Amino acid sequence: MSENGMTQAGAELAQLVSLGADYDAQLAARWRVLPLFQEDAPEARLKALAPDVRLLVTSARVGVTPDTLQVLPQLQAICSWGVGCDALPLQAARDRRVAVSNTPDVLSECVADMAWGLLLASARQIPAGDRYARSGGWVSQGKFPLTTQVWGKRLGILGMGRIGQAIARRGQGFGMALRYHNRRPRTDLAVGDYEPSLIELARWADFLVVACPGGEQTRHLVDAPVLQALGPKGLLINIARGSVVDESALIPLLQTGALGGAGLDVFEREPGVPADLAVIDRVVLMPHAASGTRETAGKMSQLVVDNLIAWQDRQQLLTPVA
Ligand code: 8YV
Repeated sequence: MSENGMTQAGAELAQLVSLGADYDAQLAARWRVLPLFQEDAPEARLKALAPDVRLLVTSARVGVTPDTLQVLPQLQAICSWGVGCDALPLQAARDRRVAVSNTPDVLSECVADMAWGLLLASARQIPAGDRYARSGGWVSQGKFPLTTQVWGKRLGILGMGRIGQAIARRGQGFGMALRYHNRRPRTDLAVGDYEPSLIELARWADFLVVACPGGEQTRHLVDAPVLQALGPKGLLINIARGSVVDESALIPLLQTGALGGAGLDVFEREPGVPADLAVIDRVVLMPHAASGTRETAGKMSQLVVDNLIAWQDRQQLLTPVA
């Protein structure tokens, strides 16, 4: 039972996730809220209380199952915290005329910062150097081994959406040559050359950054041939979705040195990192936290609230998923 006593029938807005206390309070001030994230069996609870629920709040990670959609006859809008839509039932929502929003733009710069953090950290071996300095290796074994230059190298980006563009902008500051692969050339942007073949992009690039959407269409797009083309001196950075990279190909190539290294924020089975990956020194790992700054998380939460208000006031979402 939730504290505000709103688990009774009649709730208009169900929350599968909390947006943070300040933002949850904004919701509670406007709607009769069902805070399902406080429940032990949220799906069952939702089913029992579904008749009046018009609005559903979720996140890119938690998503919404098609089954959940089926038990909400009055559902009008799903507002999701996060930009990724791979866990949202977009087709079922379209069929049911349920509107869906995500939180694009507000997170792009922080996600791009993390891509660059991982790129610099893995090229210059910052975590390994940190371990070396802390553990006394510097004193007992001497100078740290040489690492890979970043400035002036070749940056390949897979996915030239808003996040890809933010990553590309940072590349200019590092004097890098830029090429990208995308579903279609971005003739509307001045962002380096379009490369129609992902393998050719990987062959050309020193650093390949994955910044495309997840989901079935991009599943294992970065496979063994692409990783082999990136090669022993190449580094793979992934801040998109674990599903885009075939981890069963990635791990042996890293183990044998056929791929130079990787900086990974996302994994095929989250939460958690494959044990074989966690023991490789030339890999820098983050627990899916690219957008995870206080500033950006707050902006994402406020955008979810603002989408709900826009829907309530004029049946229009501010950032609808296309
Ligand atoms: C989120 C993300 O932190 O926006 C996305 O799609 O992957 C991250 O920014 C997280 O997945 C939201 O649940």
